[in-house]
Formats: sequence, structure tokens, C-alpha cells
Amino acid sequence: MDAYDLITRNASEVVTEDEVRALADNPEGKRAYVGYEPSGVLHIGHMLGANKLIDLQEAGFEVVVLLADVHAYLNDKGTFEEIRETAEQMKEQFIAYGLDESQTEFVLGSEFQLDESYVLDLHALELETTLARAERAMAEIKSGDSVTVSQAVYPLMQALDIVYLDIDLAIGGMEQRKVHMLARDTLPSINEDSPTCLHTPLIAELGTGVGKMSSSKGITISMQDSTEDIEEKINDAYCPPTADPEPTDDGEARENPVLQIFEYHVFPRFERVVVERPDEYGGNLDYDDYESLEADLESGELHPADAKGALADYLDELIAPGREKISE
Ligand code: IYR
Repeated sequence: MDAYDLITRNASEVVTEDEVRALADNPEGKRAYVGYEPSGVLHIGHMLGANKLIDLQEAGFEVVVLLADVHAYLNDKGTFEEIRETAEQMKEQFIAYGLDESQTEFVLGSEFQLDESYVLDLHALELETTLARAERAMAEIKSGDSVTVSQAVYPLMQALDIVYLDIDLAIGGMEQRKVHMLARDTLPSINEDSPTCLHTPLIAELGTGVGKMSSSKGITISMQDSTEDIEEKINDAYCPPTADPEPTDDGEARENPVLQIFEYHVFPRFERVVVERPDEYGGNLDYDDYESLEADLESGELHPADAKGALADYLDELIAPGREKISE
């Protein structure tokens, strides 16, 4: 796989493609980052971001994980002490998940976001940004119903982080895209370049395939789950024999979360995927890419129940090292 394909594999969008091509031409020493509000337990969304960082390390990037303690505080996620403690747990789980400690820089937001120059640049961005724009950027990130002043400051700080961490490529889930668009539009006002961005997909809600999986509602998969929890959740998941399910009767779009987890979580981390089946049901199936597994599910060669059984096993293998860290 060439550098551009590795950088962009499984991405929902890149902004812009030309800018990413320029980075792919010479990725050595380039810096990419993703930021998270610290939470004690890594969930499947964090793991998806980590998979992208692993791709980028392989392509030659330096990788930074921002543990956004000040952002979590501004988004009403707890006291500073609580947030700091969960930041440390989160870092350990990222390492257990496979982000090599010697190749990954973990930074706490408060290490640089309280410096005078950062705060003055932040005020300069505040002057350039309407409340309505900041509010729109936060639509898929904010906790609570109304938007507080702290949550309007939040996306501007996220924009500045890109400058202060000297980032060439900003990574985030699709829910971060409006913050990144705000960053692209406003950073030139303080004489900084518009950042290049890459957005990772969101997995569909596990039980229904309607809407997106979220840590705040519905079912999610996290490093807290036992082997049995994972088996149960995947067994109950929505998995029609197609990657492109029909919309609901109410016209809502549906996706297949089981196939998405194979595509975005399993195949990037395992070279081969074996679906075990007794001989009387045709024996084991062996895949070395996602597309052939999808094709077999669609043709009926692979039964959804067998696909789910294999998915639970592979997910469990990915989660087990982080789970052990939690119980320490
Ligand atoms: N908005 C992210 C947290 C975050 C990400 C980055 I990239 C930052 O520079 C700062 C904060 C979230 O929703 O978790």
C-alpha cells in the first residue's frame, strides 16, 4: 500500500485531498494528532482513532495524542482532579491497545493551554468568531442541551491546539469536522495556515444500525466489557446480509455495524480473519481482506451468526490488553 492509501484508508473524508497528497509525498517527520476529552475507559470510537494513528506511524508520521483535560473541564465532564486521573488511565489503555509508547507523544492540554501567548491568541480568535458559528461547531460534541460560554471557547482552543502542537495533519471522528472547518477558516486571521484534516467514520448504532454509536446513549463497546459482554452485544447486533441495508419504514438510513466493525477495527489490525465453522456447515472460512468477507455475507456463503461469532472473538483479542489495565 503506498503512503497516500495507508494515510487515507478507512477515512470518511480528507480536507483537502491535495494537501494530504503533499504530506504523503514526504511523510517522514510530519506530525499528526488526535485529541480526546479524558474518560476513564476507552471505547470503540477511541480505538478507531488509534487505528488511524497506527497507520500514520507506519507511514512515517510522528504521532501525538492530546489528553484534552481543559476541554473536558469546559465541556462539564468533572473537576480538574477527576479529569486528570482519568487522563492517566486513558493513556495506559491506549498503550495497551497498541500505540507504542516510545513512538507516541502523550500531551495534557493544560501543559500549554494556560500559557500567556496561547490565551492571547485564543482571545484574538474569539474576536473573529460569532457565537452562532462556535455553537454550530459544537453541535455534535457538547454535553447538555444549551451551549455555555465555555463550550463556545472550546472549538477555538481546539483550533489553536493545532498551531501550538505544530501539527501537519489533524485527525478526528466525523463529529469533529465542523470544529476543523472553523479552524481552517479562522486560523489565517492570526497568520497561521489552515490545517489539513482527516476524519474517521462513526460506527452505526449497534442494535439497530440507525444513527451512530455513542458513548452517552444506546449500546457501546468499551474496554470495560468482559468477553461475555462482547459476545452478547455482538450477538444482539443488527446484521442483515448486506452492507447496504434498506432504510427503516420511517425513511431513516441504516448501516450494518457488524460489517463496519470488521472493516474499521478487525481488518486493519489482523492480516487474516478466520471464521470458524464445523465441517458439517462447510468448515472454516479464511479472509485476507474485508471486501471478500462482505461479498460472502451478501451471497449467503457466510451466515450472519458465524460472522458475529468471529467478530466477538477478534474484538475480544483487541480489547483484552486494555481490560487488564483497568482491573490492575
Ligand atoms: N473535541 C474532542 C476533544 C479534543 C480534540 C482535539 I483534536 C483537541 O485539540 C482538543 C479537544 C472530543 O470531542 O473529545
